[in-house]
Amino acid sequence: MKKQERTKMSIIKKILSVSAVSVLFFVFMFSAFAQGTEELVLDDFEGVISGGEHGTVDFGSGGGSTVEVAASQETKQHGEQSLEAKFEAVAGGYMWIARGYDLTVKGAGCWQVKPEEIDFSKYNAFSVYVHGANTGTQIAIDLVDGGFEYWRYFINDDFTGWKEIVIPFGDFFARGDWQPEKADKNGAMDFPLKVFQFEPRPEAKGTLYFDYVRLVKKQ
Ligand SMILES: [Ca+2]
Ligand SMILES: [Ca+2]
Repeated sequence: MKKQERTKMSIIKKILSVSAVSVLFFVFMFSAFAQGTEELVLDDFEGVISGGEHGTVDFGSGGGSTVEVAASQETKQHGEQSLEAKFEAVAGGYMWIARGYDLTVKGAGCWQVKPEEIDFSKYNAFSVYVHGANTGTQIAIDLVDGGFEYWRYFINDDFTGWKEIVIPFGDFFARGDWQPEKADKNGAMDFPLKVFQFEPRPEAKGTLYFDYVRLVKKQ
């Protein structure tokens, strides 16, 4: 091979190797993007899970329903523990199990990141792992927006074991049955969201577990 040809070959090899790296880079970037890696952990229910005025969960009930919460180390999806809710929902009763900000129980404001520090434009769905027992229980999942307006979505406990529930923000509806007096009932989901809460609906009795609450970008 002449010297000139060798030089040509080495240039071609260089171009090919640089191209290969670029292609790999773009494939990597594209797959990272396509898989929707945008996600943010809001709550993993690690640490102390307690009730009462100085507790870490804002929960309660009325109309004869009852609910108690605890940390479960046996049944968990992520980390060391999950949020366990033992409940009895009777006809006409109600309950709530909430974590977030500006609630009566200030200690429930213990997300891994504060609402005002979240760029909500990066996400379009709420994700939570629920441990079902196939009881048929209807479970309301609520989000509270920046104007204290309550938004709701229903799921059914029609599965056994852990299941990731992903709910696009747009699938929540403004609650018509109840809103707090201070709510700005404008029918628009105003960011930042400040609270998420769960409510097993009547009539039902059992134990549910919740874990690994995230904001995600659903494709
Ligand atoms: Ca956990
Ligand atoms: Ca609103």
